[in-house]
Amino acid sequence: MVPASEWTAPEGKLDAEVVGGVERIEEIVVSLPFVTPFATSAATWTCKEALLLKVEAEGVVAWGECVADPDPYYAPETVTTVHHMLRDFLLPLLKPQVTLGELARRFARVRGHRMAKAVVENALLDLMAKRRGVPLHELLGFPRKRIPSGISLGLMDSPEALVAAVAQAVARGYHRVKMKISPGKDLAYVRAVREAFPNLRLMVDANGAYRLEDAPLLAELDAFDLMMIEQPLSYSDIYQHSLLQRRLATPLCLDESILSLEDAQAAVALGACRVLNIKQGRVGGLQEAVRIARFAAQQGVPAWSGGMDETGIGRAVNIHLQTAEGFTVPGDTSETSRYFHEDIVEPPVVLAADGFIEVPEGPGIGVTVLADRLAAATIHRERLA
Ligand code: OSB
Ligand code: MG
Repeated sequence: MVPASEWTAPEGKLDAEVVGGVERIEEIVVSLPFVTPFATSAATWTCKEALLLKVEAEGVVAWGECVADPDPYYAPETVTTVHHMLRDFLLPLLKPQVTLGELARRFARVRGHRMAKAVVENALLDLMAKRRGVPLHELLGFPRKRIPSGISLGLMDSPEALVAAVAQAVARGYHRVKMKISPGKDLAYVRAVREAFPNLRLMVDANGAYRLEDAPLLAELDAFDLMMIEQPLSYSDIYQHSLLQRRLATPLCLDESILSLEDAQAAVALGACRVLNIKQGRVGGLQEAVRIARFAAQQGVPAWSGGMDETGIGRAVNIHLQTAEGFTVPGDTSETSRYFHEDIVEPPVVLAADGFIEVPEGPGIGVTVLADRLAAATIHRERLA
């Protein structure tokens, strides 16, 4: 096997695709209330605010959803910084007849702002797939498969409340349960869940709330047979995670710290994690996400798709992505009703009795944006190109 430090991604097969005929690009910011607030160590969100891109080209309407929050509490980008980058730097690079590969090279001059880049790529890939009349997963080069669903439960007020939420998730058929932890809401909560569900595939996510000095406390989690501990240390750290991993039996998984294939290679080579959370928006788009997943597959590192509580647009993208080679662990894509009373797309994501999700079959992302629901959720609208 090629060592992680020397692995290089093969040429992207979509690089030669021409992005032609784009007539109009509109930014639409929506706000959708959550069924219940989502609490993490980093922030509590009561609604999903998301910037959407609507791209119109020769009779085809394509969509992208940006994963940036309105605040910088999960990641540095916000809805407002994304708006600024799209309007002033990224969309002006989208010249007629540019290829996807050339656009990626132009985007690379802009440092960071990967969530802003990802939403453009997402919308353009939806456009290309719709033009060809194929589902997004087929454009990416992967066959259909059913996607095992996992759930991410927010911080709760008591271990009892958490155990009740886990019981609901188990009854629904989720293949893996993730629970958020934060200092003071960790050992007792994990113990309560593990005692109630001895065989559950269970993991925790700290969203960067601990420090290396907390290693003895985190080592106590080894007693609970967790699949992994996600992002215990700082959102920007890789090295200290490598020191922590040596002191734990439980595998670490990195989320916030992995922004690119290079970061994933560094983390694996340093032993900073034994599992990868891949969020396509966080790493700059679907093509980079596929590269990371392929790297993970070739290194024998389990990987899974994270989520950002997306509306049906981003949720569909995450489902298509999970057909790619390398996604070996159930991810954070849950059914729509767990997030929203009413989404802006149809059909909603629903779990089959066995806890799997079907990949939408239609062209592109395969879901339809409903004009009336979109209008009701819209808080800002602006033509950008
Ligand atoms: O850390 O994975 C995370 C949601 C928003 C921001 C960060 C995270 C999450 C989740 C929920 O854990 C994932 C989902 O259900 O979409
Ligand atoms: Mg996470």
